[in-house]
Amino acid sequence: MSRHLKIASAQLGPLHLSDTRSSATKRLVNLLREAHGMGAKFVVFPELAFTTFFPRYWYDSQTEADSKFYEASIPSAETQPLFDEAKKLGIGFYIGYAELTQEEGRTHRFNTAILVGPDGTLVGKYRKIHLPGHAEHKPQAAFQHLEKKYFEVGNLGFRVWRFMDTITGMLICNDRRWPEAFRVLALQGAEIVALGFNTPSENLHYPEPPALRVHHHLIMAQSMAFQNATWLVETAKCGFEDGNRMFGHSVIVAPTGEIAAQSLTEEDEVICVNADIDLAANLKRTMFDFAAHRRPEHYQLIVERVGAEVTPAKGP
Ligand code: CDT
Repeated sequence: MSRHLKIASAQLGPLHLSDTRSSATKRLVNLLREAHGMGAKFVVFPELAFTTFFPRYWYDSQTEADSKFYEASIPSAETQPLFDEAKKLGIGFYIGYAELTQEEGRTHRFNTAILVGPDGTLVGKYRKIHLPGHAEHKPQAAFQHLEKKYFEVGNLGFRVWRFMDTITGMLICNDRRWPEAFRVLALQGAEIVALGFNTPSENLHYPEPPALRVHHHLIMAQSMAFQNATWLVETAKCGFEDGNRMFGHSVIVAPTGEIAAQSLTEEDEVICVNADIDLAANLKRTMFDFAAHRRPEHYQLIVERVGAEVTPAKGP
């Protein structure tokens, strides 16, 4: 009998500046119940799921941003109902939030995701490593993308956990554009990768049709899942947040690279798949048998060099 796990992606529509943590949590609980009704045992929520996507706003005062958008403890009194309901229903989940923490005698801020077991225990934590955007104020731009101002680069590495009879890893949003992130998880045996995202429909840096941005999102998801022989669950927060559009297209992709389910709206929406986890295990034994076929002795540049440098070969 092959291992199966019913996995849901619980997409969130817009959260505005005026929305409270309590109202966000209520919507997350409703999505959780809907996923439960579909038979889901593992639910993937978005990146920064309790507030609007605040890196689009410049705040002169970090103290003000801290009080508006960050979680000093998780769960907090306002977010606790989600954790209680998940435990009551016996559902494991992934959720993203802005983490404010005191470590080694100073304050740190991370864009964080956690994996919570069906019994309510904290199984794993990931702090986003690929932070897109900029740190400086761009007053001429239509909106900001200030992840480099509001967060430090994550310090926990790319890891996987034994989770609900699978090997599960976590990534966050922009990580999905970097094959290295997936490969490091796959080298630790990842059978499921969970990822939440907030992706503006417009490119801040140069004009690009919104449909092309979605196209990139989908081809990346399909190729990363296939080339690493893993289930991939990518969940959006989307729609018009105070007039700023982000696309939906939450997806659950099979290790074959096929899209098993995809959201249709830019609102609160649940999609669910009964995932055959052994499909990933089988591909890892055949097409993507890393031990048999990888040639890391020829991959040194991947870790030695950050930016591309033109270095043509000297001879034929
Ligand atoms: N949240 C996040 O990482 N969003 C980025 C936007 C990239 S454009 C600066 C993404 O990769 O979707």
